[in-house]
Amino acid sequence: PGAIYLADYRAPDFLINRTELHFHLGEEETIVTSRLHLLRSCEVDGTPPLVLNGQDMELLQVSIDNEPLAPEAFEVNDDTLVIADVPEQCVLSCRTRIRPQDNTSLEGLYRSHSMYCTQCEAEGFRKITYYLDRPDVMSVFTVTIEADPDQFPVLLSNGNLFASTTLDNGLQQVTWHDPFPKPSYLFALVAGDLEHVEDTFTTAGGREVTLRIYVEPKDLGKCAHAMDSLKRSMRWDEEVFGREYDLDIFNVVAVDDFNMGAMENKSLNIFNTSCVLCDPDITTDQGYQRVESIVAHEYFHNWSGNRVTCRDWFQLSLKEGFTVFRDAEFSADMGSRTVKRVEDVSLLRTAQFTEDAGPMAHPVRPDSYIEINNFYTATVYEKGAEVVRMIHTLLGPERFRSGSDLYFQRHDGQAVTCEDFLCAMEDASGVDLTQFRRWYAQAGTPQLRVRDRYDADARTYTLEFSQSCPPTPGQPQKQPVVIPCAMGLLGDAGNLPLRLRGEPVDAETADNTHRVLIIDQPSQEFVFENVAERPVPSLLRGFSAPVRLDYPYSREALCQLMSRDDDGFVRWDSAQTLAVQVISEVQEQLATGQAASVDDMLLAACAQLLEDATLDPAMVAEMLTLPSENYLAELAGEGAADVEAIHAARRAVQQAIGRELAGPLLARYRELEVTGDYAPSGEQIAARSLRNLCLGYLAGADAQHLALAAGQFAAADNLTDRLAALRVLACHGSEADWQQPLSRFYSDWQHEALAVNHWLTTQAMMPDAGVIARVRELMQHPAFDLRNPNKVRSLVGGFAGHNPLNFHRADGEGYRLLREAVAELNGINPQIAARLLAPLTRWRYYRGRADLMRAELEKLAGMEDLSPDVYEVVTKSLQ
Ligand code: B3K
Ligand code: ZN
Repeated sequence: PGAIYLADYRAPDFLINRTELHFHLGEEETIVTSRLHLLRSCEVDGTPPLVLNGQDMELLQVSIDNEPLAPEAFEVNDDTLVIADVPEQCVLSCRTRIRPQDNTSLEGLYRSHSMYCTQCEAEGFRKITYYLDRPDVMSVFTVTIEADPDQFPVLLSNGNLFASTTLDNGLQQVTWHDPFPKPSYLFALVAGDLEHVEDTFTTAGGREVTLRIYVEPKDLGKCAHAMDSLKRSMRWDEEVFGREYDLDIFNVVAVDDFNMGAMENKSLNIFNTSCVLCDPDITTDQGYQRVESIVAHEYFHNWSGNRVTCRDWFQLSLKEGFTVFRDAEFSADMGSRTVKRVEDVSLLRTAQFTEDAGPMAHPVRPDSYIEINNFYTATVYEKGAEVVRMIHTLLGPERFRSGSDLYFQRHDGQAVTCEDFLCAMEDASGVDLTQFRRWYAQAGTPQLRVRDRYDADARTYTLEFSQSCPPTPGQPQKQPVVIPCAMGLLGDAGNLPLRLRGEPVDAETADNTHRVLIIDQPSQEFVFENVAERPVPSLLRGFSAPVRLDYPYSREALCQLMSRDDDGFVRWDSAQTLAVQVISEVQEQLATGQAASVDDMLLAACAQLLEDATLDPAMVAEMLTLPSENYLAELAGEGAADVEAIHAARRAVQQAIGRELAGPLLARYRELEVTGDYAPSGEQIAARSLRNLCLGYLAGADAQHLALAAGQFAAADNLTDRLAALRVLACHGSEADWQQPLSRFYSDWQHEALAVNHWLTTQAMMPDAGVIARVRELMQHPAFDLRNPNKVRSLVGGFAGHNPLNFHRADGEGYRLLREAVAELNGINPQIAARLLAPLTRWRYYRGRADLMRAELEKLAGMEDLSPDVYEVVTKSLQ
């Protein structure tokens, strides 16, 4: 398979003003008939051929203006239909046969249990009918569906229901019409025996919108949280972004077999059941929060994605980065802003920084791809959102809102580029973003090095910044980017007033303890005047830029920031940095044959956090969570990560905390018990998160506390507490501790696929050496199915991504397991196969493992019938 380049982009030769589709859903096959109202673009010279995309289907007939074409008038191959001679304006009609029940790629039209549904982004529509399957071809769709009403009483597509009848042959026929022109990737169809919950929302402009969530009948009782989240999102988008909903109906459908979280199809969002259904017994607290944010994300796409869409797939971050920024702001407003920020930064640092430092590194706006599905990445989504957040920081909230208003107004109904977004932001704000654009074009995580000096006589404090960015594939040299560094200075009595050299004295006004410094040169200096004492710098507040910060903090300084800085993110980050320093010190002690000795300073800081009742327990839980083994491996750098040593050192620190602080941990565990009914409220979630963290420390240090976990498991009335207890038993107990609870969990919840998925993950993450054999056994268990992405992610993804100790076993058995699963999935679901492969691509990091890991990649590279998805990841990783 070859690469596609942004530089080769050409506007389409033809437009499709209107698209009429007719689906006959049969038992054995589906017949799709299209009528495309084509118009040659006025910008083309001559009479170019019409090249339509189409895959995995059988062409039965093609006609132009109702005249069937002779076989010599067109050419069909594996992925196109080419018609040499097409009038300037005409109606092209195709009749095709597809077999959705055999479609295991879950792209295009496919069957999930008893229902039919679609997934078209990015290029799935071409598996439904021949079409100009590219986002810059926008068309008004009218869709007619015909099916057996007993099997498929519910027939849905985008827009408004236009007509519904029973045909003479007994089939039900419905027609949907979507008045908004859209690209094919936003098309959707659903047919099934579904039930729905219904609610309404009245927009600021007075439009009454019917909201429906369609599910299998057994799940009707699990929709309330998603419905609530939807209404909150609709209100929030009006208030914060001035965006109103634009149709009288908004449908959501839950599907069990789905490649990702959800899909923003116009007025017919399709969701993975795991991202919409909620019930205290099948959903964790984190799950409730995830549902809220994904419902919001998909809803927000109605403007950032649908009303204004992408010109081509290189611009994917235009809609994804912006929409992730929007959903993050929404979640921050709904709960704790600091906790949300901490969670997002942790994810960015583990998933995105590793991607940026690996063989698949690419800019937020990539220059080329082989398979676009491989580019729905943490870089495009999460780093893309960070880039939008930096624009927000540089412009300030009012000018950012003006920029967003201008963007939507200027480009409503268009397919545009990241450049158009930046121009709207510049035009509305007057801020020049010329150099800032490098964030879209350069891959790699910039490093921000900071050094300081204090001159007591002159009472000046100087910060020296320098930036650099490591080479990434195809980009050996990098230019300096614009880094907004939010900061303050911490003195003995709190944050110091700030005055930069050159600033007038009366600048010392309202918020004079906080500044955003703009670093846009390779190196730069800032001098603060009238500084009475040597301060501790509080840098990159709120994680104001997606960079690696390098400042030589002493442990004393970190403790001061942790307990006293004004910025919640910096307090958390200082706790992380302190933990990283202590863990690596212990790693050295163990490596040189000494006993682990954990710095008292860390223990004292943890004790202080546990004892301070004025702090938000959710924040305390975040601050007491040790950096993950994967993050520590990432920090070790290429060729230096020793998984066993990292595990042992982290475990020693964890045990020291559990042992030394057993008293306060136990006290907090007891006092944080939630009484009353389960609710996914901020207060309860915070209490459970800290309480369960305490349980983990206690049981990890002393087996006598396993009894607490066993008791909690038996008494829990919600999945969060039940699963936390089960995980503690599975990770810290012996077989006698976990055997019975694990089988109990399965026998109690086997009828709930979403709960069973957590059960699979729990077992995949166990640290004992028997785990690989058990994962293999579970792959044969009736609860497992390679065709269901949720199960694959839970078991195989859980093992390879969250069990570093066993995945990286020295005998290579962990790698072999993953390679075998990927090889099998390659033929079933290439998208999932390629995604699952990510942990193997990090071979450069792991000391003593590179050859084993490469060997598995090479076996995959040698396979016949390698999908483009897996081919791209494998070949780029081996380069
Ligand atoms: N836009 C979809 C993702 C489609 C993934 C295609 N492989 C969901 C989202 O980002 O909202
Ligand atoms: Zn999205």
